[in-house]
Amino acid sequence: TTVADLVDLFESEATHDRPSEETPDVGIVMGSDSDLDVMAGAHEALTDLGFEEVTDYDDAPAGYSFESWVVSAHRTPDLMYAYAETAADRGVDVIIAGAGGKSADLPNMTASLAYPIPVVGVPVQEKSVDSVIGMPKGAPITAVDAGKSYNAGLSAAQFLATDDPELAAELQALHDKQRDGVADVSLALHE
Ligand code: RP5
Repeated sequence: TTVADLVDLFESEATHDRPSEETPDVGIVMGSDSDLDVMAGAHEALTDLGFEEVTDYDDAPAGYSFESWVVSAHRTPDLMYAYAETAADRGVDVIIAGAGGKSADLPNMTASLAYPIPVVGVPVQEKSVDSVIGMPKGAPITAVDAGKSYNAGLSAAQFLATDDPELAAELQALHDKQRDGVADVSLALHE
């Protein structure tokens, strides 16, 4: 596969008129496959909320779903443009973008290119924080702390839940489970 093949895939997918339940609701992009371990938290959060991964646009799951791609701002800028600029037409409602290093430009560039789709940025390392969040006035990004991609998954779902009470209830249930987990741990100290 070449980058041009992937650009074609995103561009041709943007021309399909698929019903919204058959398109990925959340798009996850990361700058390198070396970011996969850190970005796994975003997959985990979305999976905890019942989202399924889209691996084939022609065979998307019926409920909430996400897709995941490696897109490098510096090694494949054309792919970054194609991904972000077609996101809305491909039915993506929120993007989670993670990158590491000091020039972690994928999240901030994706936020500019995909605007007004909200982008949740994940600095893969501490040194990436300023690059991810340092956006000028008029070019917003939402971001989580370094490495906290699980929170990025939750934030993405929060955007979707603003007009979906069922998803809001899933988020609340997960929150309650986490709260009860603290009580369990606390009690266990006394056993
Ligand atoms: C960034 O550079 C990527 O997001 C990654 O975190 C970092 C290093 O990438 P590799 O050299 O491991 O591919 O753009």
